[in-house]
Amino acid sequence: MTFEKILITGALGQIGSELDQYLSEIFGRDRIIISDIKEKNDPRYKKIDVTDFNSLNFLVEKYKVDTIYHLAAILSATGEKYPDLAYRVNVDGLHNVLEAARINKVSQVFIPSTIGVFGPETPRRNVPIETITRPTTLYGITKVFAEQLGNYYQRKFSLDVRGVRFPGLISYKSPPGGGTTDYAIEMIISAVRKQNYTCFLREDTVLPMMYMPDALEAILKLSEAPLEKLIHHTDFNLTSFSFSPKELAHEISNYYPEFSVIYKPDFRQEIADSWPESLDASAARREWGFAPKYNFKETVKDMIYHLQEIYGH
Ligand code: NAD
Ligand code: AKB
Repeated sequence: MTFEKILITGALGQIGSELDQYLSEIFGRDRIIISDIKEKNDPRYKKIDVTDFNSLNFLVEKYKVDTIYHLAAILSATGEKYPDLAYRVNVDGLHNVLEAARINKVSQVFIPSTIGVFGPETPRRNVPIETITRPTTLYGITKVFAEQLGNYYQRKFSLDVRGVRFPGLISYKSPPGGGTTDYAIEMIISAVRKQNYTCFLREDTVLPMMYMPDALEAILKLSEAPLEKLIHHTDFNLTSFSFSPKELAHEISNYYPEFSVIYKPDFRQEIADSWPESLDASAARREWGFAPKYNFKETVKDMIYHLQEIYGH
């Protein structure tokens, strides 16, 4: 049985905070336990460090959790600054979640992966699922491990583990958490706030991206897909569109003609250069009907519309 009691780890992050709202509307707030390492005043909130197995296991057992969305992680840029922390959270934390799930007979665990699993030897365009995954970041290395560990638990213990390789996610409700694709959100926010933007990537750096509403729908769609229809489990490529900082700045200038961007690439350029420009998401379409709704222009338009409500016109 799934979705009777749902646990979201990393629930105060960019995806988690929106996934909580999204699932609450569908299944009801009371079915969802939100947890993170930060502070939050909400009766459904449990402060849990995922590297602490005993606390996590106690929580899963006590609340008879049947579905886990494991979103607690350290992202690419923060991971390069604090590789030890990234290892502990992304590897030990994941292992703890899978062990707690196995021991307590959890029905399903969702573990998001990333385009960070790819590296300089991966083809640059239209990357298939099965390809060279030799990342140069610690983030990427932990995520290749995560995909493989998820598949191992699936095979060895029949634990239903599912996951997608998200591209950069664009959203306005919660700030991004230390990734390389964060520039896109920062740039749009700067424009709406009528500030110029200093971009930490080169203007011609093309990366795959997706708007958050499509990411949330994809998570639930994959969760609900019949297991017997899935050939892949933890490594579905997902993407909606690709663009460069220059193309984004140009699109934004349709709304804010005065907006300008200065390019000052920093250490994140090397990370972005190691990732592909576009992905082949056909397996996700075939196996569970992935069908994103927002294209590049619609995403920018919708972001600006909502950010204007937040920051004023
Ligand atoms: P985020 O950084 O916004 O959120 C992660 C959350 O995990 C934070 O709230 C943080 O406090 C929490 N956390 C960190 N260490 C923890 C610990 N030890 N115990 C408990 N909680 C801890 O990240 P996000 O963007 O929401 O990403 C969620 C997942 O999706 C990650 O696995 C990430 O790799 C993946 N992903 C995200 C994107 C994206 O663009 N946002 C793209 C690809 C994959
Ligand atoms: C990051 O840039 O680290 C994330 C990701 C693509 O995994 N947004």
